[in-house]
Amino acid sequence: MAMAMMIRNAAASRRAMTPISGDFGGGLRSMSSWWKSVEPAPKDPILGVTEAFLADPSPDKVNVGVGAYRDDNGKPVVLDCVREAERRLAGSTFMEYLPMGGSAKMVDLTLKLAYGDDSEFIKDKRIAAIQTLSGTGACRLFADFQKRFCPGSQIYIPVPTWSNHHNIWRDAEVPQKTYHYYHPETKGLDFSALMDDVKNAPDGSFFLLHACAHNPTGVDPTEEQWREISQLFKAKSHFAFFDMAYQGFASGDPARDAKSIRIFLEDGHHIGISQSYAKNMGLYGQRVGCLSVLCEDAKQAVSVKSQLQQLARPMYSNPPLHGAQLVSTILEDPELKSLWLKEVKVMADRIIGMRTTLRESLEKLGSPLSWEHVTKQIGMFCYSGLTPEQVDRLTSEYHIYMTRNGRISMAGVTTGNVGYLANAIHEVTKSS
Ligand code: PLA
Repeated sequence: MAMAMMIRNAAASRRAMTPISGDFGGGLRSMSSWWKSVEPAPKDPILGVTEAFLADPSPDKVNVGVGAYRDDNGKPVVLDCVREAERRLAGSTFMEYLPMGGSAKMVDLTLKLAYGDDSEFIKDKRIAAIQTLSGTGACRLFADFQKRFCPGSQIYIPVPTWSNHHNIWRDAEVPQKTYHYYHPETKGLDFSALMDDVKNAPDGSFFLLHACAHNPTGVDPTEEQWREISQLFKAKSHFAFFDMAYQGFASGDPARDAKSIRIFLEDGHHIGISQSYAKNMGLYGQRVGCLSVLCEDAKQAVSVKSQLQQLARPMYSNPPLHGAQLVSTILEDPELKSLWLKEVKVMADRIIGMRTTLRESLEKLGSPLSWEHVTKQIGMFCYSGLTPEQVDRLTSEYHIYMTRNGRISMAGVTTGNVGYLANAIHEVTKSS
């Protein structure tokens, strides 16, 4: 042991004095060129917009890029239920590691939101679930799980989708296929093309579904359409993985927004779900979420959970504590939970109100285009139909920041900026 250390130390001091070369198969390189071949990564299409917004000194600037809720003064919101939970937790000296699967209490309370308070699957312990690093972490862990246990499988992803879905399944090395979702002409759901793609996919395929408030389009299937999708999935033995990042943001009621999931459960599917508290509890930076997989029986659930933990262990070992404590404090207290439900509704309603104002403002300006979709779409986003060039003009001429696919985060629209935004949109679209 001591000898090995001496040899290592000697080697280290030699390295410090003489420029070391490494052989990478293509000849010798000096130490200074270890990362020579590393090119700058392309900017993230969503978080890159926030970076550009922050760098803009203009007092007029508006950020409708990232889906982060703002109050009507454009300020980030800490929900009252969260403030109260913080107050109750203040002084807590519990700083221990959570288990690999995170807080069991938080996970149990979270499953009820998705599967229902009285879910038989929860009672029968058929759900393998662990706390994750918010919704992104849940998706990534599932993708890694899919790769490990169904190595030859692919994932079908809607067109369009949250841009990070592509990165997640790419980095998990799961090949991606796409399915039709949005119809640009009608600015609605391309239901028949979606059903064709579901039908034509090989039996037993994995599909990624947005449970509600589809990002970026704000277009969801109707309840009846969900039933048809579920039936077809059944006939094809497909696996449905639901990403539910906006539970409560579609209708203002988390239970109603879980309808798609409940339909699949009624039909006997064994599904997977990613849940996130970033948006509906405003816990963006706390990174608290949950991945669950409904299994055949309790025994299988134990195995699947142990494997999910095994995936988490070398990645981040165990998830962060504080956000999980906040969620548990809120959801286990009936009073705090009902305060939360009220606050979710307030956020959803403010967004719905801004949709109406934005549409009316554009119509009052005499826009020759139809803006009906602004009020028809639901959730945090409006898929405006603006072209990348029009978005570029909004940014360069009006300091309005949004993703180049024309997605407007309605959560960033306020009474104070909606007129400015409508006017700018009118200016860049009136001649089209
Ligand atoms: N799934 C979907 C569909 C999302 O839109 C987002 C976040 C997530 C998962 C992940 O959220 P979480 O990890 O924070 O829980 N989408 C945001 C932010 C709000 C982002 O891109 O990360 C968006 O602006 O699209």
